[in-house]
Amino acid sequence: MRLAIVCYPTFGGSGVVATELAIHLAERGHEIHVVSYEQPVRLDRPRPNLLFHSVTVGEYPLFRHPPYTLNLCNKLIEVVEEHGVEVIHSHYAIPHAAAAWQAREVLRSCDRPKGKGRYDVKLACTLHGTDITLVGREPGYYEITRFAIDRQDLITTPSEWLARETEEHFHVAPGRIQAIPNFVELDRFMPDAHPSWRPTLAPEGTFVITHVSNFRPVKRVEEVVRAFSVIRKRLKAVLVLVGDGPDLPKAESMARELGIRDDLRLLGNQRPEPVLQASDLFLLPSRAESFGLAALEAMACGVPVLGYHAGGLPEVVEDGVTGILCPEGSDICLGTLAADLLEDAPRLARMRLAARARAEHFAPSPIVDAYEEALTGLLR
Ligand code: GMT
Repeated sequence: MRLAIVCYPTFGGSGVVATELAIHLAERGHEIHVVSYEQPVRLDRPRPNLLFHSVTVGEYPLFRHPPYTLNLCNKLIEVVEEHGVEVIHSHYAIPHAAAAWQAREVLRSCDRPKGKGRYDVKLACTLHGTDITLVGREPGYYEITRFAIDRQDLITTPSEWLARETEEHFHVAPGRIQAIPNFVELDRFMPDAHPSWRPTLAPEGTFVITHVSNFRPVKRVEEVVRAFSVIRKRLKAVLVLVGDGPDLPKAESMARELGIRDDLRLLGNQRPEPVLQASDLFLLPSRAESFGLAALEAMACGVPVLGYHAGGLPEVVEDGVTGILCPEGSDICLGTLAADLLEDAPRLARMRLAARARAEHFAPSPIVDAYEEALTGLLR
């Protein structure tokens, strides 16, 4: 199959999933064209059948907001024409699904200029989360997003929960969406009995609590800091924050107010593996996480996850087995549950093993099989 994968190139989960999928499909012999405005961070293993195409945004004094969607659409047309791409797979609906639909309309049209062929490219879109739960529902995006999703030949979501949300809010017929979970590279995200980062992060006898995110409001970083302050009252611990985003300064100022700023380690955007391997607990108290790839990566490193029974997280984290999920809206304190767990060494050790075992259910091979089957199925 000749496949174009359109994605964001950033550290965010949708870009990571898209890039890893591109690599796996290329390893299986498919010809993959990754299209984005920058080379994705995880696209670091060159292969002859895995090409990156950069979308350049046209600057013009008249444009207060350069129309990226048009540049993307144009790039997709070029890539399909030059490489005979058969399927365009968009990751995150906005604006990728709409740009892909526009490109297909152009490529299909009867009145193409002389010398330009007609192509009937298939469209697939993996919805990832806030494209459905937040941004896509804004009036400024809703209609075109709903339309573009409807025009796809294949729609996938990483959780059953997100599939139901999409059906309900975007009026997609039940049964049209295929839930294909995210996967984790188990040989990269794995427990390490002697994590090299541990001494740098915390002195001996100090627990390491971690949160990795893009620090947007949906992540509820204030909950992370509040829970940590409760842990800190009972135990020696540090809170390691990996990633960057609008609410990071809020975390820092809250920690200052609570008198725990010295226990905060802000590491910015970087590969999370060495931090997770050095961690005792992972906090992810999001309001609605469609899947929680960061939680899965933590579990793969043998780190239990604490959060809320919300969104698709319960499809990843087993409450009481691989972590703890508080009922949403309850006044049970996440920090108290975390401190109780840290003080119960045998229970913590059991959860660590169970977390890794659960993560092994999300090994790449069968999940890439599901994508491969669904995408090649479009060509039959
Ligand atoms: O939807 C977002 O906020 C962005 C997206 C991303 O690009 O990081 O995150 C979503 O996609 C990930 C990969 O499928 C999921 O693991 C995250 O749970 C999901 N985020 C939310 O639903 C908040």
